[in-house]
Amino acid sequence: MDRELALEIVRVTEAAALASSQWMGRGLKNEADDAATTAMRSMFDSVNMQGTVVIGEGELDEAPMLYIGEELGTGSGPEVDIAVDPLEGTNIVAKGHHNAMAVIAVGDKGTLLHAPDMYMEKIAVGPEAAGLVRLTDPIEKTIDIVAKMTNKRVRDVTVIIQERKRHEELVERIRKKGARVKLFGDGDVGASIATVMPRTGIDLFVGTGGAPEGVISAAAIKALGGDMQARLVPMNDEEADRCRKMGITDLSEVLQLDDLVKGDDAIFAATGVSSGELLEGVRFLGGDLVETDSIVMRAKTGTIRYIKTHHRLERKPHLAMPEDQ
Ligand code: VTB
Repeated sequence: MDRELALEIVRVTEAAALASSQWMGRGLKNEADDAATTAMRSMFDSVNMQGTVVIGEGELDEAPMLYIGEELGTGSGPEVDIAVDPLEGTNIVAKGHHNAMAVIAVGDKGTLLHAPDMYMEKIAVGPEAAGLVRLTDPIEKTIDIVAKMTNKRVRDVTVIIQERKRHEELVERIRKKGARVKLFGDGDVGASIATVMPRTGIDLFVGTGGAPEGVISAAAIKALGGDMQARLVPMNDEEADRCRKMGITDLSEVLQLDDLVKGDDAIFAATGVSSGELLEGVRFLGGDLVETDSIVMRAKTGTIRYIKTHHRLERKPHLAMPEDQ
């Protein structure tokens, strides 16, 4: 993969964040998502690559753009798999909550798992505990391992988990074990990556969320030397069939980080829409000046870039909200 691609991809997440942030707090999640998707799609046209969407907005018959199988880019340059979540946290933006981002993962052709849109059970840790935790271990054992490897007391270990009914028992057990629990409402890409980012104080991510989000997070976790395991959770026969079609015949199979993102290269890019564990959200600074914060990382080199950008919306009218809204 060309390294220039990393910086090109950030322009794409910036465009999606700028467009969707203008829908913040308006109670209209579909409009926020459409704005992000449209902006992301059109920016991809200028990127030098032969990309194929492997995780997108849906199948061809479900999504008008960024559908699975869609080809992106100028048609010259590296052949790559693209996984997109133009707006990770549509509800977040609609309600004006924390933690929404525009995210993309890119891998060499054939390296990103083609995860269907269903639930996935996940565990993620930072580099200290990489290779030592197991999705199938009891949470109490995992917390002990993480405490030992991070040189923390159990009471100082912080576990981040999505606030959902399905996690109530798990949360209870983590509290009983004595670790700290950080609940979040939506957006498990940011939450899981927080385990591998320096200085977040978050040690362990567990819980069941979206499978597409799992693969996208895995690109960042690989880039930063953390570890992740996952297992698809089909809720009915139709979902189980979709897993089999993807080649996963043993539905209880625990997917390793290398199954989610194969090989040693991948790019992850994100731009904050509203502030969260990873990034600050889009700031409207007066006039047409808008500031964004993005992060881009590459697995091959482990380089992380934090990019702060000033945009002039008047010169990017295609990213502005229609005046009559
Ligand atoms: C998950 C999670 C996402 O939505 O898909 C979640 O991975 C949906 O969970 O990050 P529920 O079905 O319980 O609402 C997000 O939080 C945001 O897209």
